[in-house]
Amino acid sequence: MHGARLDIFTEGVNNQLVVYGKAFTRYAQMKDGIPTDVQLLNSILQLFIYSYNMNMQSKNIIKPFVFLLLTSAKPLSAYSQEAISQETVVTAPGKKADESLVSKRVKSSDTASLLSEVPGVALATGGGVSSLPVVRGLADDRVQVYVDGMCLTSACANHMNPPLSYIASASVSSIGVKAGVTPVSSGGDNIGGIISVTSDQPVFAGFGESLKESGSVSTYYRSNNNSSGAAFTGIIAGRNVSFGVTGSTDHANDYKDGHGNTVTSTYYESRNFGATLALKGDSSLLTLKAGHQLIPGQGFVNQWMDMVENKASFINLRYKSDFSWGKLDATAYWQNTWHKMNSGEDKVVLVSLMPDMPMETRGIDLGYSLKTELPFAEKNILRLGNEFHRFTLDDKWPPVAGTGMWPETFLNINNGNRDRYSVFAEWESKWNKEVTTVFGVRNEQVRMDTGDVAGYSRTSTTYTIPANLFNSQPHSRNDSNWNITALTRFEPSSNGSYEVGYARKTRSPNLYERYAWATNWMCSGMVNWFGDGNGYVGNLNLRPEVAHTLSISADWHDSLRKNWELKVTPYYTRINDYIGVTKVGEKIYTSETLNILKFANHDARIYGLDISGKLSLWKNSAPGSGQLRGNLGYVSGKDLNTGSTLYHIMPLNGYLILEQSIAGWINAVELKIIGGKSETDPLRFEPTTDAYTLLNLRTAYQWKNLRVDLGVTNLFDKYYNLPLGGINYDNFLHTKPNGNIQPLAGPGRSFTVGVTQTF
Ligand SMILES: [Cu+2]
Repeated sequence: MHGARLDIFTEGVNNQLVVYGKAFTRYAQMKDGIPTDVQLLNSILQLFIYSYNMNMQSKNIIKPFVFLLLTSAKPLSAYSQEAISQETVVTAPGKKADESLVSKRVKSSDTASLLSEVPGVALATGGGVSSLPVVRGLADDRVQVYVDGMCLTSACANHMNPPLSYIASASVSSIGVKAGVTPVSSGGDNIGGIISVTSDQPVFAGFGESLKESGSVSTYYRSNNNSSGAAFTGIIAGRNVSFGVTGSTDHANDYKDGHGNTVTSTYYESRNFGATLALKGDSSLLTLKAGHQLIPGQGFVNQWMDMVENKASFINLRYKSDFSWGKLDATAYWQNTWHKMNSGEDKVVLVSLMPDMPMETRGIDLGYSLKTELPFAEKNILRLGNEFHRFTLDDKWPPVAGTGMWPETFLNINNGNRDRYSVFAEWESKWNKEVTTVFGVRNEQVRMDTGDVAGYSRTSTTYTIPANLFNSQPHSRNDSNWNITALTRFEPSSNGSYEVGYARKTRSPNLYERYAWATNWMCSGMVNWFGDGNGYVGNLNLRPEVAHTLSISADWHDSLRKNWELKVTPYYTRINDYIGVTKVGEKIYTSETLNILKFANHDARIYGLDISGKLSLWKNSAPGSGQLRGNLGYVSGKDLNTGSTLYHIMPLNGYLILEQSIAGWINAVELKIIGGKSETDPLRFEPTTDAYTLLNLRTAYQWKNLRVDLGVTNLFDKYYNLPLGGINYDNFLHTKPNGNIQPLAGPGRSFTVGVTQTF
């Protein structure tokens, strides 16, 4: 299954994890065939230093990339050709979509929801296709997300367009999470974990085939919110050239909770188009992907504002190759987002409270990554990498005649930029049959800056006092962030393995955490990606947050991992300079108060336990085969300065799935059990929520290339509040606002149907 694998060595969650596992097998087999070319190693090291210096001095990001491509064009050995076919660099022709991904897509259009059964992963509610992943208590920007190797950034003061919202769930071919102690080669600038998503990979004609044509069409419907959508893929390919197109459209009305009440501002509409051109050499692959997304509207029930337009375009060029000296993986990408928010269709009716308040944001991500794997001295691999990522952001709010938001444009973030220059080295060594170690060091230079700001009025002291204070201080910030990972894996037998890991990981503040400057209620209330209704103010003096994580993992299973599996992972994280909040003001309504909170460095600790397992119940008998899967997650987080619980900590939760496969049918009963949330963050007035259990049923039938999915989610139409849903802001605004703030209710019962035809 694609999904829940946190183990860095053994599990095939995403390509990179597969690479780890297979690399060892290969080196073990090729004891005498590994070239240890010291000169080449040396020249590559120099290249990294050269390209790093180039970036730091002239910000020229293209030259070293081209240089490496040209210098690395060396003849291939038979050994590397064999290696590349093993490592799914070129996807097997005609590969059918992963079963568990298809059944999840029928339930939700939110790409992040594909991770819903992964132990330790929870989702904080955003829009219908924009929820925010939380990994072991660390959310949003604390988790690094790569979409086809692209490092994308939320370009919005509400994080309405998080990285996973840019890839339609229908286009996902694999998604994986590495939580906690992650190898430095897999990414930096996070303290929570790394999520990697890959879209459909290019397919080529096989032996004896001159031309390959394939594709798929799919559609679905969900009754609760009348949500429907369709997706298609089409590929035409020769032996060495492949061209593919993909498109999808998703639409939903507001959903109804278990009491049958409409939960407003939960509608969405999203359209995605993409094209892929790929060229395959004997052991190399060049892939050019480009795409465009349009979201004409997406409601945010736990925010003041809604997304009223989001347009994004991207270009992504990737080159992977095997050489006699090792492997190269190079990516260069660009994404441009135009984002508008305002009161959406459900909030406009509350016109006296929610006047027209347009906000326009332009965000551009630009970057490259160069990674090599160099085998040496038999069972060792050295990984070297150099990455660059630049995010630029303009967040401006046009004036509205006849209101207080007049006469000038409000400059929230003016020409903000955040550049990261990273280098890493990682050494993986297999000492003997039982023991493997990984040791890695990564440095990231983070440079941030922004221009001067101004409010709607250049004379009103509401704006001039905080703006002048902000403008009088230097805005440029340089962080030098060190990440270190040390891991040991011990596999005494084919029935179990144990892993101990330590990581020091660092994340620099995002642009809003440092540069959001407005201190009045209305403007600070627009800066909020927490869905809690409070206002947030940036802090120029913020330091990067540094997490020290220790985790131990035990994995017991039968020798083929077919009959049973049990994995237990306790973890502990101490975060120095955790970016928490201090109260700097408040807004008093009739019966409720909301806070104005300023970001501040605190200390925090998180500990928890993830358990997952599976058990084969019956096999190859009259009722086919049956399997029980489950997981359990516990996490506790505390702000050591305030002594209170961290915000958005998931209560005790678990999944139980009983699945039967028989003659083309897959039938399942799913039980989702969520404990009550009693410990909440008092500074943010986080609501408590009750425990609940949801029952889902689903069945799928595969007949040749046609697959039909039928299901029902929340069978008993249970009413429940989402522990990480924040507040129902729409309802509060509707009370004008004299009422009470309530938590957000989740969706009631929904019947689902999906049809997929591949050809
Ligand atoms: Cu927004």
